Amino acid sequence: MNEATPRLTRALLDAPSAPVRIVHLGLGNFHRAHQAWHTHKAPDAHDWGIAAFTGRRPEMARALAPQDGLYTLITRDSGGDTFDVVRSIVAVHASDEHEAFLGYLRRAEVAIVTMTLTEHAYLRNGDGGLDTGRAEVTADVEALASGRPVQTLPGRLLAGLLARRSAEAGPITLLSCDNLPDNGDVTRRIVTDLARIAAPEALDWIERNVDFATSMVDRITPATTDEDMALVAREQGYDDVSPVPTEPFSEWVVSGTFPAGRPTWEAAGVQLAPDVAPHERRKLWLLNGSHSLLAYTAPLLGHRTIDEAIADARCLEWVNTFWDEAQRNLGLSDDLVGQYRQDLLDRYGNTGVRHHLAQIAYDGSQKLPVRTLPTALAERAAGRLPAGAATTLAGWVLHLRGQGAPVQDAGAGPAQEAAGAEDLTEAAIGVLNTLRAGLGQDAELVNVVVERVQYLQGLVA
Ligand code: CS2
Repeated sequence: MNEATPRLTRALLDAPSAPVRIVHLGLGNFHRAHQAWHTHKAPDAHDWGIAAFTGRRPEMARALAPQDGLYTLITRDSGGDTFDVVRSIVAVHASDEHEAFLGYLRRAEVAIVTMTLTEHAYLRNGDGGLDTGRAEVTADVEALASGRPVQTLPGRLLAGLLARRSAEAGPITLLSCDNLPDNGDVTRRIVTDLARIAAPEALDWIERNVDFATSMVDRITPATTDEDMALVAREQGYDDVSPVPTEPFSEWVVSGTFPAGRPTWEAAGVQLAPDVAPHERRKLWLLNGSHSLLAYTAPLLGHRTIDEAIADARCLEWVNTFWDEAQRNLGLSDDLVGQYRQDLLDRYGNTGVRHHLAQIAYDGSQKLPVRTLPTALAERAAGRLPAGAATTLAGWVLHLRGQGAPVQDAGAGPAQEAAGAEDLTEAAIGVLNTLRAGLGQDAELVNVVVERVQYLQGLVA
């Protein structure tokens, strides 16, 4: 930072803080490019401040506290950048500031808790309910009984709801913004499963007072680089230690009753819809599904980012094959999906957004079951062999065997162990079984995956 350049603060911009009415869990770049930006754009933004808590690591709160929650959104397209200071985040906290979280939930004017903690935070078992056998869940049950701070997402949400109930602060919305199908229902299940063990007396209050809202979220948001900071200082004349680069496109489809109110998001590009499911499936299968395909295959060809990968005709062909398979099973009109696919190709080709494949490769064990398997299973049920989805699975086998992007996935242990088998067929069977019990018994699918592994190995740069 240059001593002569002032730091970005509310005093510098003469930007007053809105009162806190939304609490967010998972303060990261995606939240800042998406929900915080849509809220900032709402005509009643002056009434809707966000108090944001980090995920596990406290760094983002430390970076944003001296900036009063302000940061610069850098919107990039291949032609250049535009800059906006987003003002909706008015308080930042580390995840372990549990008392502060409970304090917000006790306030009647706090109307919504939003979440972006990624798939693994929901701690689900194979049936989609809370995995109550996990040590961290048991620890939270004990913490709730003794009034100690909880650690997990379901624990934090339940503790917040119990505090709200005791304070008689009225109804509230919990709004998941994670890439999970029917994320509102997922949240309802993990919270009520925990309440059944840790606070059964509150189940009825939860049922009557909590709106478990569902949403589909979409905006491609890479990590911040040092160049982004230098660019903002140069172009904007202030120091911002945590600007957020993103693409022009943003989509947020929300379904909820919002008993305690909400910003007029519909005037800020948000779609309020009775049913999010069709939007969610289209986005998870086509966008996230092709992202994971590229994340596990394109690094084998020497590519580092989505724009590099999609410019390679081989990657484009794999993506199109996978999209054809997904499209057959989406139940949406070909016109609609065709346009969506074209729009995705334009977004992927945006050379201003350097979206790293290694970042997308994180947490495959949590992501593939919701982005890749639905297409693979639907094609198998129709008696077809999905070469596109199998390419993703083959890329993942190679990734787990140490090729391509490094493995960063707390849930990948069993899959990594299975992938290590010397015999490729055995490796593919084992890996498929970790994604879904019994999937490795589908010998034809295993064969295609093995073929695709061998094909990809032949291309390794
Ligand atoms: C990506 C998503 O990292 C990933 O797994 O697929 O973060 C993707 O960029 C967003 O869902 C786009 O909205």
